[in-house]
Amino acid sequence: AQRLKGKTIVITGASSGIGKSVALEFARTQPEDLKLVITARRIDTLKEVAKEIAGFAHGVKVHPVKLDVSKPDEIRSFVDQLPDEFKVVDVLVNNAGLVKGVAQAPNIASEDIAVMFDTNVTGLINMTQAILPIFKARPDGGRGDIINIGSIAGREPYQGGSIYCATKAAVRSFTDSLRKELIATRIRVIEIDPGQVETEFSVVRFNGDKEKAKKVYEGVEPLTGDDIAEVVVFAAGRRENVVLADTLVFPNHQAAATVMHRKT
Ligand code: NDP
Ligand code: 8X3
Repeated sequence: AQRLKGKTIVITGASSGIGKSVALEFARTQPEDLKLVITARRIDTLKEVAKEIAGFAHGVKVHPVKLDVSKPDEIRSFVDQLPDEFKVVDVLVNNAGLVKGVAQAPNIASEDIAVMFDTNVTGLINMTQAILPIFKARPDGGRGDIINIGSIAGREPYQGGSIYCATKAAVRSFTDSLRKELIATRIRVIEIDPGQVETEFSVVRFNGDKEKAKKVYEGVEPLTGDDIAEVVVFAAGRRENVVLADTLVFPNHQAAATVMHRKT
């Protein structure tokens, strides 16, 4: 826990699901001296998360910021406008991401294709490029952690997920290149790939249809956001020479993207 003392952590997509859990878990693990920058589009929800953290971790400073990672201008002004005490970022958790629908080619809506790539891929790349100069300004060519949330979907494409799977494969490819490009630095490039986690993910996939979303998890016990958050915080808390480069996390009933044991 001491290894996280005084660190500044930036989390994208912290208003819900895994990202919110990551914010709470960092605060639980290092309640005395930690700085959290929590970002997402829903600023009111972020403020609730900040309030929740203030309720149990009095030594944690939380800075909620409205940030749509699919908008390059917003990313630029986000970094420029970080208050002095949050400016020296130590850890970037690239978590913001989404899936839209289950359509198959040639019937995939072009706006769904665009929003998935702009958020999951271009957003993650732009965030990384915006924060890296802060890491690189440190001694020995640079220090800091980039933790990218990929997915089993990036390793194993499935029907009805071609675009989402392609975005997560792109995340994987970008992450692996980046780790190689930064080899002469002390910057750690970490990818964590969850299997099935019950969050707002499926609600977003089905455009707010909660009944449809619930069906995805019928008869199975998915992971929770907290399960993945524990892995993220564990990775950030290792000794600086230890890089959890690539981690796949399943719930017990899952063995592949589409291999699940369902109790009926
Ligand atoms: P949720 O829908 O619960 O959370 C997604 C988060 O991303 C929200 O906080 C949302 O906030 C944010 N977000 C979406 N679009 C944008 C945007 N343009 N700019 C900024 N923030 C955005 O889903 P999860 O917690 O499940 O998803 C988190 C990550 O985990 C995603 O990258 C997802 O692909 C990945 N993942 C999820 C799995 C699952 O089974 N749930 C499995 C494997 C990976 P807001 O709407 O306020 O902007
Ligand atoms: C989310 C997992 O396989 O349901 O990344 O798309 S999956």
